[in-house]
Amino acid sequence: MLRPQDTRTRERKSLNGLWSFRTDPASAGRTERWFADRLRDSVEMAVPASYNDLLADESVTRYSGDVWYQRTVRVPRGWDGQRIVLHFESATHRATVWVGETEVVSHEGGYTPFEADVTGLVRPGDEVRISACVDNRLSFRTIPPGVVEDTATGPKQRYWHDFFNYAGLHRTVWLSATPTTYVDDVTVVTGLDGATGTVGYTVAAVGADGLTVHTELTDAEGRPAGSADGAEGTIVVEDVHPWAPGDGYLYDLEIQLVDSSGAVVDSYHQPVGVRTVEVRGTEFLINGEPFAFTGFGMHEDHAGIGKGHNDALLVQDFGLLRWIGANSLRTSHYPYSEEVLDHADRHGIVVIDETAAVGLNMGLGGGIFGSQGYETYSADTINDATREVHAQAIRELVARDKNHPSVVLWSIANEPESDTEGAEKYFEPLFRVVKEADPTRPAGFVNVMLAPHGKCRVSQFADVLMLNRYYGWYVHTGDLEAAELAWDAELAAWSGEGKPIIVTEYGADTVPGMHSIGSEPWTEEYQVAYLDMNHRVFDRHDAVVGEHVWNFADFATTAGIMRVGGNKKGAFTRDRRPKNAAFALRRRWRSDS
Ligand code: GCB
Repeated sequence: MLRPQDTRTRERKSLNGLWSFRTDPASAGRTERWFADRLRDSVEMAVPASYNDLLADESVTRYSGDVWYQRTVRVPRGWDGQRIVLHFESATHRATVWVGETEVVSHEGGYTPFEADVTGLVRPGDEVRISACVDNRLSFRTIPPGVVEDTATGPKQRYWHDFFNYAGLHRTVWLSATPTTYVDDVTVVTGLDGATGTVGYTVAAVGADGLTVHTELTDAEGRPAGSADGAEGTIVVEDVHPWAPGDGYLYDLEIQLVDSSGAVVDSYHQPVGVRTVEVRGTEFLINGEPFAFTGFGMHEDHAGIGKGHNDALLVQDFGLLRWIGANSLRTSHYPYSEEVLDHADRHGIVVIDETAAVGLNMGLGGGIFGSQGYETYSADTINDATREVHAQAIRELVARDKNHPSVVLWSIANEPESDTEGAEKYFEPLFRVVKEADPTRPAGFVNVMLAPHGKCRVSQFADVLMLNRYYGWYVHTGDLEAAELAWDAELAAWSGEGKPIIVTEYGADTVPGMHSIGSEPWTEEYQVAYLDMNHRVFDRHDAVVGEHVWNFADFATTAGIMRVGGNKKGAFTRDRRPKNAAFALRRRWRSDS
């Protein structure tokens, strides 16, 4: 599946804006065929956005179940004879879509795209009604998992991850047109040998018998940089300008389907960054150079729109990343919108790309201890069927993001239970899945502090060790001396594995404006002292090649006694004002500060 584009042979029309919206707590909409007519008793809802915080209605904020979105669209009259596709960049966490009265597609998983060929159901020039039933419920067969419990006050959604279960249509919905003979997919793999780059590609096309695949590479200044023919090929680029951290140099690869008269039947443009990624011993190499990750685990999270994508806020977040000297980010804890990855490509920000497999750990609740009562891996909880859903989530992530040069490492899960036999059995096949899907990038998962060195049974499968540790916060709270000692000892042990270590989370909740002259947790001073302690420890271990502070900004969570208006571990507040820690990080990460 390729993302809709405007090219010389393709067109797209955004369906963003105000849709009709209504909740469906009894899940009556399917049997009552709400798609068959104008959605009654509806209100207006913005797309893209999470619906939760927009209606000043507590029952919608905390809603669990089906909701319906509907709008009409006039199909451009120039699209006669074209293949017409309805494309959702995401629907959280699952959706079924109708065009008119016909069901066209269902999709499981809240953060990856899906689409349907609707050519036979629409007439260029006419209006058509689009309805989507979106369900935000999480179960033991979803990624992320959750459970809807029957309680005395009705069914309640419970989950084991520490961010609010925002839902809805978070990203753009497109109606698009391609020729009926079309480029269906492209995979690009790049190489570097001194000043020479290679752009290897594989193109899949539909209905292209008798047509030739022709590719044209153009540099960022618009100069021709090479070309090739065939569904598979390699373009050699002399004096290549590589993509590198801080230098988001992109070539454009135009993929053409050409007929015997030389006419271009279809054209698709794929941005290409020529770079290599490799793990060698404890080093993480980009273009053969050791790379040290600085940056954050982030969230797609803003007041009002929740997890909805917004270009202005994207630009603001990347501006702050640049200001603070971050060279990288992790898409904790789900695939981010494709605009984020495009932006990272263009600006040379390195990305650890994560699936939505978070909370596969019944020993954790709301990010930290509590919420027991279930066994993580068992016939009734996380089981083989869950693993199939997880495998599909990995495949969809790789399929969507494989061509982004910014993506250098796959994270197939965050903080799963990883110290049991069940964990080992669950994860071994998933590492095969990610390697099969992408043999070119390293892969790993993010290890939780409950599975320290010597106990973790899943790290053996990972190319890179990603560790989340809260010494001085959840353990040795307020005692940074003891924290330093313990953290140092654990890192020394992990260093012996001979793999690169990225500390993917370390952080302390901090109430902006709270101060103290002592080392009092929750104050701005404590956050700075806590980060300083961590940095002293990292600097003593050569195998540590990355530090990602938790979190870039404060974010919304589910209600809990550990959370005051959400998680406050941000270097920035939720509205992106810097805490003292932001200035401290800037001093460490920017040589010019
Ligand atoms: C973690 C989780 C993250 C939480 C964080 C915390 O280990 O990966 O999702 O938000 O801890 O602040 O407790």
